[in-house]
Amino acid sequence: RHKFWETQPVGQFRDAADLNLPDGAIEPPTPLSEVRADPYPLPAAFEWYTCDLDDDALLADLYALLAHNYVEDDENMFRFNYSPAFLRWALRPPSFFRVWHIGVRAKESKKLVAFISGVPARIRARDDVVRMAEINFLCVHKKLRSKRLAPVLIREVTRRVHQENIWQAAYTAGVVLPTPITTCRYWHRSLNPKKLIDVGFSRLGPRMTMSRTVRLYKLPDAPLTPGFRQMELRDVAAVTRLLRAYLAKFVVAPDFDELDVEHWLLPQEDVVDSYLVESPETHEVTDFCSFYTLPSSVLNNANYATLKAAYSYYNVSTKTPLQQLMNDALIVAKQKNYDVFNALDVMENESFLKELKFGPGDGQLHYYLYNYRVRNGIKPSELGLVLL
Ligand code: NHW
Ligand code: EN5
Repeated sequence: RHKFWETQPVGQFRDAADLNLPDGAIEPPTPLSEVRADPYPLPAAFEWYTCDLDDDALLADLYALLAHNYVEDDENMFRFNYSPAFLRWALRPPSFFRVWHIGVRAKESKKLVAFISGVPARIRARDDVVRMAEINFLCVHKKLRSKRLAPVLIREVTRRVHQENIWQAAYTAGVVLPTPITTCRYWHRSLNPKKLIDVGFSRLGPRMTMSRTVRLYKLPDAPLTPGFRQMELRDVAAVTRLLRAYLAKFVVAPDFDELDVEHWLLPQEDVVDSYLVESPETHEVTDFCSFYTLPSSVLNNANYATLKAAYSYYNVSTKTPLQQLMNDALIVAKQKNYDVFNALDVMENESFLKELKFGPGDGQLHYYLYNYRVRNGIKPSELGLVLL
């Protein structure tokens, strides 16, 4: 049934019930000298193209490939529209490898027709901190679908990851593959209900009018928690301490150091937003919340072209109740003109979703590890990892 995935070191559906298989690597590393030295062959009309994200023209091509061909919802009403600045941020974390930004071009026209990427990360599973690649932005142009190009892209990124002596990877997908470590649900909090209903993202509830709906989702004009402010460069050490202590509670989570926090959490306009609570008395940083910006194109709507969505990222509460902290996150997102605030049921998010009027979406997100078994899988609440 899975001609490609059956050949890969991932949990196979047939082994799911076998409780004797140990946690950890499914197959051992091979000597670097045995890693295939040359790229996998592509159909004759295409060539590999290592992408340079410093190059504005390449970035514009990558942006366009994804804007027209990347992930859509199940009814093809919306398509993710990652911005160029977001792509640069997502693909160039500390110690990134340029050769993991892998394009496929048509030889003749030089048009970019497919892409896959990896970035390095340290991810902890139980007490094992593992160097991994986070794989994302796998995309094949709509006109080239179902020709088995995706397995070639996946094998090629795997080869280039192996060349850096890295043997594990983490990735998410909306489709079921062998075998998720956990399956999360998307939840959505309307900030601009009228627009969401107009574009078909949400519906007027039964026995609800538009004005009652608008009132239901109303939020205060400014955050309520004293000491709530934007994160700054001087906060990196304090935020790293908070986040490391918090992520230690989860079974699978990234192992962030200060360089990672500076990259992934320092605010960048329309890319990532981070706020913290600095105690007005002690000036101690006690709480932290963040979200990233991922608009979606609205397909086939006469009134609107894009939906501005915030996605909950990493949040830590030690003094301010998590629900109050996230309410302030909703308030600043509303101030900044986002239409919707999305969150997964990971970490402790279940504790605020219903109370803050998030509703369950129709999409799921499956989390995977490559060449790493986590026996029986984990619950979404045991997962401390958010991929972009
Ligand atoms: S998930 C988003 C993926 N992208 C999209 O959905 C965009 C729209 N769709 C497309 O562009 C986030 C195409 O439909 C794609 C498939 C390219 C998805 N992951 O070429 P064929 C990520 O980027 C398998 C993995 O004919 P296609 C994470 C499928 O099961 N595999 O299909 C990416 C089948 O294999 P099977 C996927 O529709 C993680 C084969 O591809 C998949 O023209 C990648 C069919 O290929 C998906 N999302 O192109 C894995 N979708 O065995 C990383 C389909 O079932 C692994 N397939 O026959 C780790 C690597 C690094 C390891 C390092 C140690
Ligand atoms: C890798 N980084 O399906 C990502 N989104 O629920 C790749 N639904 O937006 C994998 N269908 O439920 C991504 N509105 C997998 C997700 C792909 C995109 C996707 C879902 C997530 C989504 C919306 C729109 C549905 C449109 C029709 C949805 C309901 C919102 C409503 C608001 C009010 C309270 C109840 C819920």
